[in-house]
Amino acid sequence: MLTEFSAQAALDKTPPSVKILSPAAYSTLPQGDVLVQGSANDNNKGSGVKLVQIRIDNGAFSNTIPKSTGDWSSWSSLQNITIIGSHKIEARATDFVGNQKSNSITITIQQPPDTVPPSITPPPNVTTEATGTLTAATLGTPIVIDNKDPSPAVTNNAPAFFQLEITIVRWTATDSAGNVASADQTVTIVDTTSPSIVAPADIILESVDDFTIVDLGIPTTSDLVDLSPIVTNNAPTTFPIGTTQVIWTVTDFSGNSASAIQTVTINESPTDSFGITKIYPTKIGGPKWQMNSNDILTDPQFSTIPPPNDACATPATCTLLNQNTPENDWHVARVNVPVNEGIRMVVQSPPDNLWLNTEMTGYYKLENSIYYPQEFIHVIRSGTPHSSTCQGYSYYAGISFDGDVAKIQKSLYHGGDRLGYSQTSYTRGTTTPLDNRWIGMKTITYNVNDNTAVKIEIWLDDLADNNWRKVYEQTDNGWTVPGDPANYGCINPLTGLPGSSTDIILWGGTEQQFRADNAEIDFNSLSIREIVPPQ
Ligand SMILES: [Ca+2]
Ligand SMILES: [Ca+2]
Ligand SMILES: [Ca+2]
Repeated sequence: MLTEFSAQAALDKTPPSVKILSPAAYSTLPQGDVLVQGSANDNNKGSGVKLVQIRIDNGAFSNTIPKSTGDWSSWSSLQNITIIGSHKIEARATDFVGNQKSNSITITIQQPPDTVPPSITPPPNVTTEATGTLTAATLGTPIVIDNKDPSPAVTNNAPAFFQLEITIVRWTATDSAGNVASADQTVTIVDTTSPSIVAPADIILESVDDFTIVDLGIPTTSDLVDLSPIVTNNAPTTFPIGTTQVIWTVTDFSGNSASAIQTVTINESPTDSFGITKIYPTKIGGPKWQMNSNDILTDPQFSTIPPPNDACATPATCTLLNQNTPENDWHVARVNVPVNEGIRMVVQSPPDNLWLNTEMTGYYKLENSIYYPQEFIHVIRSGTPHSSTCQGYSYYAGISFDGDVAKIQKSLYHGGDRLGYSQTSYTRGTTTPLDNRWIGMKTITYNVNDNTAVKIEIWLDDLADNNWRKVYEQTDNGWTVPGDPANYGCINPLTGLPGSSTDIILWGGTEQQFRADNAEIDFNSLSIREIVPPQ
């Protein structure tokens, strides 16, 4: 048998064939175990395959495992290939007489697939001041580390510009194996910048009233972000005479604000609302009255003694008072009454705001006086003398109907017996007779010498053309009256002490009177207002 075999073997000069079936030639395989499979067989009537070996990269051969003992129609070998790169796998079959044949393939070993995503640390959160409705922000760069990819691709979803809000920017890192990681960065756009404001131009107006409605205009405002910031001001609805600072404030929707000041200056008109020149400026907040030229009869501050009646047939017992039409002035008459009685047109002070330093103005036309000459008289700082003897304090300032005399007198109480009245101070040659012509008369009364004396000025608008001249003035430094007000229990309202015969009426009164005794006159444009006395 052996001989037969040997003879047969001796005849076998053909090497076996061997193939590597797996892995396929030129395939790429992951790092690690590689199962190499193949087949081998010997030639017809050959000695048979004895073994199949393989080696890697010309290293040492190692045996493969046949399909079963002696059956090399398929074989296998598990090889561990860790080195990355191209490798040669060579299979060699040997028959029983020692003929050999090799076959080889080339494969490539690569690293195992990367399934580990990168790690990503976003840049620090960003807070940026708005520069407009859209704001650019510097985001910074995330820290990205990957197990394999030295420079994974990094993207983010940030807009080119940010709105005034909090925006989440998502950063994404993708490694070369397509593994993705993401992290969020907060971008906050804030508006801490105040709007700008330019106040409207300062305003200077002239006013005849205590309070003036002013059109302030509109400030110029802007804000980087808020296209319509809110504008407010602290202006009063009406402006007093003097200087008022209006603070304009603009506030954006982030609550930032800015202010600017507009100065509103209301200068007192040099004329009153009748167009009559003021000699002295009005005291702001002081009492003020001017007749209602349309209907003086319903004026709550105005009254007459005795009460007015527009159809008074016998003006001895009533005061005839009616409007002249179409002249638009007023007619008042009280005649055929005892001496020192006549027209008494009383103007009450406002409550708790007594007549004190006043400029008292009236325009008059003398139509008739049977007790010629009498006077146009202004009664100043009076109380209500017919209700109380002690209310009879007042200054009287008058211009006689014949135009000659301008005079001033003081009363300290109303004794009814000519007691209580000082001597009359007067000047003569004041003007021409007043009959049937319009004149204007002012009496200006004010404390002087640090509130220790009272000055009384009489002014005349001779031709009723609003040209005024001072015709007389006196200062009461303590004029004496006959009798003693203390005898009537009179108390000086200012000091609270018993009245004296030399009291100076330094205090204000509840009423002032436009007066003409035993006369029939036309009048117009009556007014009383507290003044700022000259220093
Ligand atoms: Ca053979
Ligand atoms: Ca990775
Ligand atoms: Ca702003």
